[in-house]
Amino acid sequence: MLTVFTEKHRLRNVKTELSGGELVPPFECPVRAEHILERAKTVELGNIIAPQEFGLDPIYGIHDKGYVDFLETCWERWVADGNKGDAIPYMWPTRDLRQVIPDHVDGQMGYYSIGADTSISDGTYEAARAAVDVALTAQKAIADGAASAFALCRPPGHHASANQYGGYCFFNNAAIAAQAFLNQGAKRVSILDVDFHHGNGTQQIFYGRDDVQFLSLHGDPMDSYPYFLGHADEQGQGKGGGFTENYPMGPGTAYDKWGAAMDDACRKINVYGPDAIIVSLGVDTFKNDPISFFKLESDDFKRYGARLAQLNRPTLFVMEGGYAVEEIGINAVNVLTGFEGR
Ligand code: SP5
Ligand code: ZN
Repeated sequence: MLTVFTEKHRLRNVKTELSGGELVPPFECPVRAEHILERAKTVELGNIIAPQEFGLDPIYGIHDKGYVDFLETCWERWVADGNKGDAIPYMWPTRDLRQVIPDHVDGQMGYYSIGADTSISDGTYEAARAAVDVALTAQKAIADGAASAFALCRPPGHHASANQYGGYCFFNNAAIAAQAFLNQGAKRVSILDVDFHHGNGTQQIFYGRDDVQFLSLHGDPMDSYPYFLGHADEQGQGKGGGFTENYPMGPGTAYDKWGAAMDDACRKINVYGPDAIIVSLGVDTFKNDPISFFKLESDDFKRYGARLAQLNRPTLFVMEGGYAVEEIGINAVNVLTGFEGR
């Protein structure tokens, strides 16, 4: 399987994450991508190529221009305002406030974010742009005839909605790739999100649409991030009704239950009959993940990779989360080698 990767991911290198009431080194760190790349080489997954540049148009197909402009200028405005540390929001337009976009960068950070877990610094925007190019280059390989491809994206994307960042995500790489398939003639695309966390951004982007089916297996939002989306009764709206499927599962969920949800999701994908499948591949379902509560073993990643291959459709893997960095390479690449039947 082809892997698309760029060293530009290293430009995303913030010092801080607000966690447990402290500023800690971020869980989403550069070594994650390096370990995945090394494992892909070790198992001889296939060619590794750098991305082409696709520019901003595919991003504007999913994200608001005001949001993109904000991400491009946030860090320089934050520094110009006299701040020394990473850019972290602290005020949001929540229920009892108005949704008016302020002029000040502090206010705009609140308007354009979902939480305070995702610091911004120099290079974040450029790395996020490069991650989109990684996804689109892998998508193009499939459009050109490859049966599958691996977009080793960093930063990840599935928490980013049309106009909000958070959960370590800025541009929704998987959603942008899905739109590319549609623009090139696909009638239907399924996005299967297996990251531990609910893919709130992807769900929001396609919630009212019938040309993208979104299915997510994740920690129950009653107990886990992102807390405010991902319940089982969220099934789409308008003509998107019935094209969103959520499988929230509780603490301690292991492969017996998780694999059954995966089987059910695969059945629904087959009923939908997509021209392409995008797997939002987070491996934070692993038993040793530091911020998650599922109990998948390393071999389980191989098992569900093989299950995905049975769908027998063009499949784009887009890297999302996974924070047990020592095992992240084995777990992510196990999905891909499992898919290849080895
Ligand atoms: C792409 C992805 O997997 N994003 C996940 C974002 C989760 N961010 C919140 C993590 C909270 C960690 N700190 C909790 C400390 C509780 N004591
Ligand atoms: Zn996650």
